[in-house]
Amino acid sequence: MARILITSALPYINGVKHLGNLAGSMLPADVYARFCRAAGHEVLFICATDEHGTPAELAAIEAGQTAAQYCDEQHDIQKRVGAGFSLSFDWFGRSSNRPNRELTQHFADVLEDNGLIDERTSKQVYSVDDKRFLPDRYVEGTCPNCGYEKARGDQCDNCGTLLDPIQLINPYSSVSGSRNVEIRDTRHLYLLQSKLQDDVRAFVDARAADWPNLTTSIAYKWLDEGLIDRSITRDLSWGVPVTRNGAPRPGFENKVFYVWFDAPVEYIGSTVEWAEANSGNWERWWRTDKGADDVTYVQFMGKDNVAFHTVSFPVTILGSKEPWKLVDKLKAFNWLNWYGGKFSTSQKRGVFMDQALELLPGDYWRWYLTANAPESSDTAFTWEAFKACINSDLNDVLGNFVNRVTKYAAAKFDGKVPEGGEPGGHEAWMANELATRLPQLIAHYEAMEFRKAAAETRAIWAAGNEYITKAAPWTAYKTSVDQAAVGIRTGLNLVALFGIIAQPIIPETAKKILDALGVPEGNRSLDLSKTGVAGYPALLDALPRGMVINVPPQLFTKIEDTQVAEWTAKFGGG
Ligand code: B3M
Ligand code: ZN
Repeated sequence: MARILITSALPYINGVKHLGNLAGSMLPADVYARFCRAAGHEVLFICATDEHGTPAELAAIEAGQTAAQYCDEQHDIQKRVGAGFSLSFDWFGRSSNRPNRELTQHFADVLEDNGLIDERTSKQVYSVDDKRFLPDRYVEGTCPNCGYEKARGDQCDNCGTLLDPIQLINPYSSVSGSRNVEIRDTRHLYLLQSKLQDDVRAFVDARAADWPNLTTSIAYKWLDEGLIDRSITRDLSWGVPVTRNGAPRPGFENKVFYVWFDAPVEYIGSTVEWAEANSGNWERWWRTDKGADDVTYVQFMGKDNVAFHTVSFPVTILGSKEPWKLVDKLKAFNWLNWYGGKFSTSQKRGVFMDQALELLPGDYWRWYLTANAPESSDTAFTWEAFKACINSDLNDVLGNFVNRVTKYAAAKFDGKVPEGGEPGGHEAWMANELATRLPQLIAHYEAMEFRKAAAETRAIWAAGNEYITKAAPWTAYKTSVDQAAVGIRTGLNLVALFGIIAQPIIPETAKKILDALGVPEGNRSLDLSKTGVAGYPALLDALPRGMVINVPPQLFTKIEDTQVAEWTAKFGGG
């Protein structure tokens, strides 16, 4: 039994996330957490809302709320929506909570003690009418690169250039629209990342063999370009206050830490929140001097977050010179696109998590998004592919099998696991399929290859269909009840097995199946060593003969063309 710490990139607080965000971090992290638990490991699965920064402040202003009110509401909404998708976080915390505040201030203190933080003066846009500095997105203007007139202070949405707000031509405040702005001096804390270049490279080198290409290529790109010192404070009021050894830092009373400085620290902060609420021990997961040396730490995220996790956050951890747990495996995802293009709220392109749940239950989405995960390249969501995938994989291959076999057992065998007959050639074929396919399935999960895991899951379901076609218990019944009994008994055992292997990806459906069959919690393990010496044939005779079973409720309904037409009109399409 291993101890596995799993974190998903923290969804930003400004509104419910779209399906692409779900597919690229929270969902695969959950699938992996569920697999690891079912395989018998000790798992701690942590997430949280990322609540600081200018987008949160601006969204709150637009909503006519204080940032704190806005974040309270949005956190609850995201938590509820996550539960709707069965995301099994052990804790879903908040980066604005006390533990993160204290930890962030602690890291800043030790980094400064270690000579890795400097106070420097820089130039910043100041709005005379708003009486405030305008960091990042608080200022908009004309892009110096392409001439786009609504470029944001941190980036031009038109040409993608990263900007410093003072580069904007004809800048104006995005809060008041005022053009009465000037460039003023302001003091900020700089994290001297350049001093840790060699340490970060050694950290990446030590893990590169275990990381997918997508992860290492991004990490090395940043390292090869050379780490530059970066400001870790902002002229904002919503965020972690800047302190020095527990007291407000003189000259920084109206400043807070930069959101990307405190957000990754919330992985630890959220674990502290979990520990405080559950009398748990967070240090066992995070301090290598307190037992975390035998933890495997796995992070999940979209590719745009990789640099922050392979370089920036390690700078914080390594620079502290304290025994914190560092990431071991980092699984990064490409983009899930909406047809050929981006998801876009303003252009009504794409489905957001709360809307998706109004259309269909979470398991439908979980299956499609895992089977089509943007693992090795970007992938595109289309209604047509979604419909085809759900109707074939879930309805025809899994749902029909479960339905047919359990209903026949109810009709012809008193709703019991049939007792008569002994296995023959068809059962041997099926056992052989399992003997090759189940270890492959487990291997895909262990390698975090989720598309392949879904494909292998489906292949096992399909093999079961092939088996039942060959065994044809409904035909056999006419000539030999015993022969039919073997087919239905084997079929019922396959139903149980199909439920067991479905647990990581479609947990609600799996539970319906396993509950109906009366498979005890303790017998739902995905640990293959538990199949015992009797091996794969025994898996096909694992349910006690004579045991009463129930027919599960209908598992899925087919998606109709009329629904596709309706959803395309509402959410966009090809
Ligand atoms: N909140 C992701 C984003 O908004 C960001 C992840 C933080 S992980 C510490 O793009
Ligand atoms: Zn531009």
